[in-house]
Amino acid sequence: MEKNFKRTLITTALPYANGPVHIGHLAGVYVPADIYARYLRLCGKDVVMIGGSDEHGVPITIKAKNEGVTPQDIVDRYHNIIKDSFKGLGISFDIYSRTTSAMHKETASEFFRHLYDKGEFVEKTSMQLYDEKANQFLADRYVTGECPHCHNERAYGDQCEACGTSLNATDLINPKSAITGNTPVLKETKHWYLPLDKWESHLSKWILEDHKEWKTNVYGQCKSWIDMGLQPRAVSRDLDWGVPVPVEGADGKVLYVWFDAPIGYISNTKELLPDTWETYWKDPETRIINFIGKDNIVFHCIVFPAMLSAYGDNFQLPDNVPANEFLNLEGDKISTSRNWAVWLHEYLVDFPGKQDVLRYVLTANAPETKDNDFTWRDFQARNNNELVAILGNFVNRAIVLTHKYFDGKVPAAGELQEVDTAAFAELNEIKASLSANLDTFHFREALKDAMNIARLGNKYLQETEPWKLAKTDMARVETILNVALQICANIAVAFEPFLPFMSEKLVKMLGMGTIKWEMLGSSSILADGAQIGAAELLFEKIEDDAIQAQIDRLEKTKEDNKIKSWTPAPQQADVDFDTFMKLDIRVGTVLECQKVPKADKLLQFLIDDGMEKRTIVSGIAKYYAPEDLIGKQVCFVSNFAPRKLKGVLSQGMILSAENADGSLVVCGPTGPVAPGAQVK
Ligand code: B3M
Ligand code: ZN
Repeated sequence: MEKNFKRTLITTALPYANGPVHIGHLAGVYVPADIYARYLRLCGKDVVMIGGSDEHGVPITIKAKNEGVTPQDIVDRYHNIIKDSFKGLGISFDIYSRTTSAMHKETASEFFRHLYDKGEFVEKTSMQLYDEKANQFLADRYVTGECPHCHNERAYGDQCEACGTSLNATDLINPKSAITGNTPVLKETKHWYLPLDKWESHLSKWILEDHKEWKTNVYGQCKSWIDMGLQPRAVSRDLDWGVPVPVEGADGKVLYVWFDAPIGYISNTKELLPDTWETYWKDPETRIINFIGKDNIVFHCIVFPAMLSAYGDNFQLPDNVPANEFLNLEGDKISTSRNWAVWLHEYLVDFPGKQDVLRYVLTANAPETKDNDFTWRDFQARNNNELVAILGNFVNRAIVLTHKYFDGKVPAAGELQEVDTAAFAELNEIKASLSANLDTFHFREALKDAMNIARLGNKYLQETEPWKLAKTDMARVETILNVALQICANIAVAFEPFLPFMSEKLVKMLGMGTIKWEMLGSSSILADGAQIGAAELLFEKIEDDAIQAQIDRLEKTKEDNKIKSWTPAPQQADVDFDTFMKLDIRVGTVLECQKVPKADKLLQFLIDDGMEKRTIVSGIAKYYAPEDLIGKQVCFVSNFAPRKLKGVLSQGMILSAENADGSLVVCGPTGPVAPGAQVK
């Protein structure tokens, strides 16, 4: 259903202020939303882009407790980091606010009260886990215990991270309070529920019939929720961090974070536009687009629309929810707790002035239809082979040649030949595809279209070879460079949504002034004779060492995680003394030790075993210099069947203990012992 829209309200998922944002957030939500907002603004459309931090919820309280600070301290810290880093990347929010603002507390509170007064909630009591020592109900995350499915003993009350099952805290075997370690008891508590079942047919028609054009991943998830049948959802919690439930007898209860967070979109619009915010939410001629990640689909397509419908008062539902899938990092799921991420605020420090490179790579690899992977090698390759070699190279050639032949003045177009008009025809085809892709949220394809303008430019210069004509046909060179410069100007327009820093630089270099989307495709953006600036490089090569430093950092994270999550191996089945004695373990003295040629893991020992000298090969070369072991006493299994390792016959096995990081430490007696002594 095409409607005529007067304005567009773009919302972006509010990131939790319990950590900085990483490339997964950016690729999933903020970069695509920013591309879309910038595109609409260039088209001269009325658009506002709303952002903000989500500052409530249990994880924030847990983090605060662990650090011995208040939840407010935590959200103040991360809100500022997040806000600054978004700004650094050029994410063009019209407002970036937060859910601890006075405006939000008031708005969310009023919203709840309005539904309450209209009788839109169902009150229910249920039994929940309660910590008698801490005198409080335990949010699911505050309970740990054994998973009833896989028997992992460290499952959380909302999810078992070992097998991925979502749980209720009351499902856990042997539950413990994460606050006191106490065994919690069940206690009755009252909460307010939004009866989603009441809105089921309304939502079903709205999504499944009226929005068949939504992305298949979004539509499919909604359909499966609706097909399963919608259930009432609790919208309050027993917690001391959040917006208090604004009714009598609700002491110690706050709005559930997923109830208040989406209202944050409204509060932030109100804060931005105190007088006109209602037209952005209630006028049917406003189009609302929610940019989110796939884990937020149900809240944006089912719960929040049910809340808005229950509120009434003409609140509009979103026109589209172009949710993305997930971005992985070097083949592994991005994880804040495992520090497996590229953090935006760190990127901005490590790669100053390279905001557009990240924006480019995240868009080129956007997880639009399936999960995708970010790798540092791909980041480097895309910068060097695409941004530098295709885009930067074309613009640079056009501007350098203009300075060389025409003192930096745009030469007159003169009479166009077929190759010139063909270039503009192709440019206009690209424009049509680019606009269509942007209109339908296909940002990866749109970026390819934009790159095709640079490819077109390179091909054009390659075909026309103005440098060869400079001696013979200066009139033709004028035309060619005019065309090439017009293509550069088109690039400045086409890339503004994607690479705004580069675009701004190019606009200045070409002296273009204000740019508009309608300029795209034009063969006369730059006036004849206009002076252009000196050629500045738009992109520079990223060298191996910068990339290696990032890869090393991730390797170190992996090692750190291994150590953090290390637990001793489970004990083997019991053995009796006779079985033990079958292993003939002895002490020997190292007489000689050297590396085994062509085997980087192996050391070759000559051991005095009390009777003779024997050779043993051991895989510990990574952890010892051979000379450090000469003269030391080591324990070895003397009756380990001889075997050949890299051509050397090894007569026994030296015992080592394995550390959490996999490194090995050789075992020996703590005092001098006669070589050949048995270990029992
Ligand atoms: N803070 C969840 C998330 O970051 C959440 C989004 C709220 S949008 C209203 O995944
Ligand atoms: Zn499990």
